[in-house]
Amino acid sequence: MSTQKSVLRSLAGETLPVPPIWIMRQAGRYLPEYKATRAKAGDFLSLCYNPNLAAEVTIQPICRYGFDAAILFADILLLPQALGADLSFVTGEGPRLSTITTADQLAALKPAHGVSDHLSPIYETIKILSKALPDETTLIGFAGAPWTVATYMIAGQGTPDQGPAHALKAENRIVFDGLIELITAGTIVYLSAQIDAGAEVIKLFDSWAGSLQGADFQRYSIEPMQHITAALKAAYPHVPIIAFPRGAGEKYVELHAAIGADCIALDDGVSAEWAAKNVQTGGCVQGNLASSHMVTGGDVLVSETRQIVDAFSDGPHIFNLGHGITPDADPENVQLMIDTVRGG
Ligand code: 1CP
Repeated sequence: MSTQKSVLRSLAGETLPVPPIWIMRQAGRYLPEYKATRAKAGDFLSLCYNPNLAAEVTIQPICRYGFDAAILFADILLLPQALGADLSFVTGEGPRLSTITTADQLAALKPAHGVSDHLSPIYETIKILSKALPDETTLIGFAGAPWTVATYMIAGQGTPDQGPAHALKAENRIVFDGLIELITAGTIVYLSAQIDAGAEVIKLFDSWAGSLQGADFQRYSIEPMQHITAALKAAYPHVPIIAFPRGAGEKYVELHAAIGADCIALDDGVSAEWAAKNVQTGGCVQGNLASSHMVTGGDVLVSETRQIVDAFSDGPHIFNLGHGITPDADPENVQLMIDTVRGG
């Protein structure tokens, strides 16, 4: 029965003796088998849109490590592409998109209900995974939260301070709000179809939430995620939602209720002891070992891992990193972390 899956049990609020574990970017360039499949696909986007190969790389870390959850292999920037933005990935540099900064450019994008034509290979990947994953493994679908997706659509690339998005917000609130609304509506269509295809849990990545201050954090990080969560819960009340407002700091407090999410994912900018007292009281938390330990390893990895497991041991917890694992990580350090969490 699916309710026996450890990740779903934690998300339902159960405190388990050993927390379930998966890591962000678990299918990625630190794994030689990922690099081999990616080379077969040609480039990153071809890998995302090839259901058989995307399913293959999703499963690779499950086979190697036995993680308790698999996260769909795709990217948060496929939605902008489905809305009509040009997208490419420059090796070693990251994504490049056509920019949206004017009312005409916003109006030229496709309507939200049209995104699924473009994204149907992603739903195909999920269908393959639903059949292929081990019975105990939970399949997580995902999307970027509207603010984070908007920062890429406005700047046309990743930015250290999300300056272009903050500038558009200050200079043309009508276009900025229109873009947030379009992304929000498109994300609801996209995630609903992921659930229809077999995603058991949904995660919203607000990777740049930390650059929103004061009322902006409420309006552009919390409210769009709350809107998406409410729409999904109305149609799929049984599907748990994990929200990751990265960099929220002290604003992590009371976010379960504010967003309506089943789980709040924590980055490593907050201590596990603080988060146990101030965030886990609201429900399940996920996190939050610094991903640098996957590069450096050793006794410090073991002690930090134990400290996080101990700090969260009185409530529902899913063990994860505070952000994605990096390409320079040592796959053996991942095994050491898993063995430590599982009591080895
Ligand atoms: O060359 C490669 O192989 C590309 C590296 C890579 C990978 C493995 C990118 C480019 N995306 C992905 C996969 C990916 N991205 C997943 C798959 C599932 C997994 O976790 O295993 C997920 C969930 C994402 C989500 C994602 N993409 C986020 C949110 C999470 C986060 O890391 O903060 C963001 C911000 C992106 C954009 C993106 N995609 C890729 C890069 C290098 C970036 C960051 C660009 C930048 O800001 O400079």
